[in-house]
Amino acid sequence: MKAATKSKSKNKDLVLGLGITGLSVARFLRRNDRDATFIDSRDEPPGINELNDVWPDADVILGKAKLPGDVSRIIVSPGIADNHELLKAARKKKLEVVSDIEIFAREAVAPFVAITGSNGKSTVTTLLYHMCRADGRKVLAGGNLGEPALDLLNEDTPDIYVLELSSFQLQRTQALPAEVAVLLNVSADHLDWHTDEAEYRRSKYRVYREARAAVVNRADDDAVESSKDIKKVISFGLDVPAEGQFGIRQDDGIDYLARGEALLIATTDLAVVGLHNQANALAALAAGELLGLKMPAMLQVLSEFPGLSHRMQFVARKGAVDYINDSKATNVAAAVASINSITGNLVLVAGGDGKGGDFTDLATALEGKLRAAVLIGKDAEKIARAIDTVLPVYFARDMDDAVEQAAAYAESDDTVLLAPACASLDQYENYGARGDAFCAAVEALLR
Ligand code: UMA
Ligand code: ADP
Repeated sequence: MKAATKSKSKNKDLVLGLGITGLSVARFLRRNDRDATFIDSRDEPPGINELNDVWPDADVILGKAKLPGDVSRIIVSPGIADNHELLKAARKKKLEVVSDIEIFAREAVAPFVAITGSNGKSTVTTLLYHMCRADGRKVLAGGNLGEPALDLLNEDTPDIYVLELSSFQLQRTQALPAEVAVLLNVSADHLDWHTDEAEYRRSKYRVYREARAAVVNRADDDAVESSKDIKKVISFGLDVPAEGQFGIRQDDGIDYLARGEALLIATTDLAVVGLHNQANALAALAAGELLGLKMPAMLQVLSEFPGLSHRMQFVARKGAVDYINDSKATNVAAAVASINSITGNLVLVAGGDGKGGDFTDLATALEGKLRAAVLIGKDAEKIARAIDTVLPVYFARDMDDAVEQAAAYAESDDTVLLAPACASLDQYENYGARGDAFCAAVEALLR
């Protein structure tokens, strides 16, 4: 790597962050013959070696850095919060600060669907991707899930892109002309990144601003209000749907996903479990309709899609106890959804980094159904203070200890559920590693 130089270049970008996003930005800028400086506060950012292959002799500054004088635009990775010193300095100088998603939206020549929400984004993104394929469309999916957005531009142009977007990405996106914008739900999250909950919420509703069509959760008044000027809107919800809406209808004691009066598929024929996944399936159907996908193709996908790993993933049954891995429940609302989708008593394994959130709602969801909770990670004591009025709470050293203790507290026909209500980053590389640790600990019990 060569040290950052002071050579003046009119259109030079500053790329802030050398993780997955930073690398995809590097590949994009290289393809487009742009000049750039890369900065990351970490001494060994994850993308540093690959950058060497993508961009030999790139200008790189690691650790503490000042704003270079020769850049005209800053492309910021989503993990970097707005109070970062370089961003403050950039705003003072009125430099353009954008996300990779802003650049994607400017460059993409095929239409794209933008999917956001506090929970269910990955599930709905994946469902819609499979629905598009089942309908015979050429489709690419990515963004906050899987392939970073700018890498998608390096593949053959599809009929449609399906993008999962986080609040971080949305906050720094000025114009997002999505063919269809989907907002699944909004509950408090990421309060360690956003200035406050209001800012987090605004970043989510922002997905509708330039959209051509919208999928709206009709239980969310703010979503209905934010999408009111969009010409084509289809709503979804878990109540009985009016004509043109998606919802749940009962017939002969059986619940069905329904469009208006038409019964589409019995909820027991969905391959995924839980009310929250019924909501996700309805949202995906609404988005599919706005894209003109055929209903039979979409319903076939719903009957087959088993859900993603680490989301309500059945691990094993041992001694009449089910073990379920919902490591992706990284906030309170997600954990509450998974708790509500379990019938019978449960032993909850939770904890990690609570991202500044409040755990009160967890206590309400657990009332009457919890045998015990075993807590791990940074915010274990904070969670204990919120829920120990409802149930016995125990602390564990690590995941192995937590699973061993949970197995001891569980009784016949109980479920041991990993639904942490927290991010994993205080203990693991990511939620996947945490879920794998849970599965390994359960496997060890079986031996
Ligand atoms: N970081 C530093 N110094 C820097 C740059 C980053 O300390 O100079 C830290 C950040 O504070 C953060 C970590 O490095 O803790 C990663 O940040 P990043 O912006 O480099 O992340 P990427 O590797 O580019 O991954 C990001 C998303 N991560 C985040 O938004 C934190 C990935 O989503 C996404 O898949 C990827 O871009 C491609 O789009 C992950 C995620 O956790 C799955 N997302 C959050 C969520 O789903 O809740 C929003
Ligand atoms: P995201 O990508 O938004 O994190 P996922 O589809 O990966 O969403 O699901 C993450 C977790 O959120 C799941 O494991 C489940 O606990 C919860 N969840 C999923 N869909 C919903 C929903 N519609 N409402 C509330 N919680 C949900």
